[in-house]
Amino acid sequence: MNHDSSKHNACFLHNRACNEMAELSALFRDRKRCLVVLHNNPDPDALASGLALKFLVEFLFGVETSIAYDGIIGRAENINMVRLLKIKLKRLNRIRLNRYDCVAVVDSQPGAGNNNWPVNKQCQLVIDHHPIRKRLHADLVYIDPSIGASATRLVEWFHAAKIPLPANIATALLYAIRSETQDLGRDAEDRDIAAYRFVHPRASMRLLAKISYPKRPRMYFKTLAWALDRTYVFRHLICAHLGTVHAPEMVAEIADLLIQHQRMSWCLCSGLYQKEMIISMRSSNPKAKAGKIIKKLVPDPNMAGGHDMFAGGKIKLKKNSEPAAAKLMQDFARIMGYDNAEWKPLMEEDGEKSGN
Ligand SMILES: [Mn+2]
Repeated sequence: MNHDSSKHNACFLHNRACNEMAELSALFRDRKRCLVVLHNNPDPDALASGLALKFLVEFLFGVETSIAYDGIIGRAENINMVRLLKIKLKRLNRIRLNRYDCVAVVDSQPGAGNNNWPVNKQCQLVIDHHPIRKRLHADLVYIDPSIGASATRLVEWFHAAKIPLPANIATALLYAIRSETQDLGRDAEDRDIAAYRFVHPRASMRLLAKISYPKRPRMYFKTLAWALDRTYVFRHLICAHLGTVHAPEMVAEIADLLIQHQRMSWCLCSGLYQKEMIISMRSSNPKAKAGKIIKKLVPDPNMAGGHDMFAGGKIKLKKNSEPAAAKLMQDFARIMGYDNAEWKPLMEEDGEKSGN
């Protein structure tokens, strides 16, 4: 991109963000209370986007706003993020929904399967970066799968509205973009980089470090050892079934770790949490369509989705999970073009040359 076109692009984005601020202003006129609904087991992108939206709505439009989620926050980084950045959260299932006259679904979409907002209930605002779902009903929909994080759009709004960006919110947004795009290396584009640069000088590096390098519970190491013992490889595919996990995010965390194997370009990781099998898929190829491929793997494609290099989904379980896990591995191999994959345990793999 040459200098002129990037300048033109920045100008276009700025104008668009200004238009969106005007639309938001109209939406929030005469509203009393706003509820921001995050996806279940919220990740840093959902948490930061929710926190930023709450501040923006309260600061600009004077509408009192609460953030709600379902599931758990189990990952040590995310627990630190909520505590250190003072993110106030409510449980969605304990909320009286009729107290709110404006609802925003953030980093997810109504009916996406990863949030507990009732599908048949109208919501007013949707902010997301996953592929747009059919039959989505909301007054305002801001969905852009080309950006790497929902947080990027929130940053653009802060920039356009020229409002102060408190250090805790800047830190949350920075951590969100960093973790969601793996330091801008995964499904990130120019807008994510620009957003990253905008929040960086306003963020607290001290808190960012505390979030990024947390102390971890013993269970973390136990799950890690257990997972490595149950990791299988076949050609460029790596697969692990974690069994019952103490925190659902552990599945994604292990998937992020396993895809770092130098000979592997696809990873599938699964785990059981409350009668559901949670699945994470990773690819090291920026052009992989993980979000589409994972839909072939689950019985209900509405229960899965994602981006090019990472995706997630779930399967509702009836009884015994072990055959389901074995079948999942074979289905994964088949989708990748191998009908009779011979999986070998990662820990018993030999003859591997290191350093290349
Ligand atoms: Mn996200």
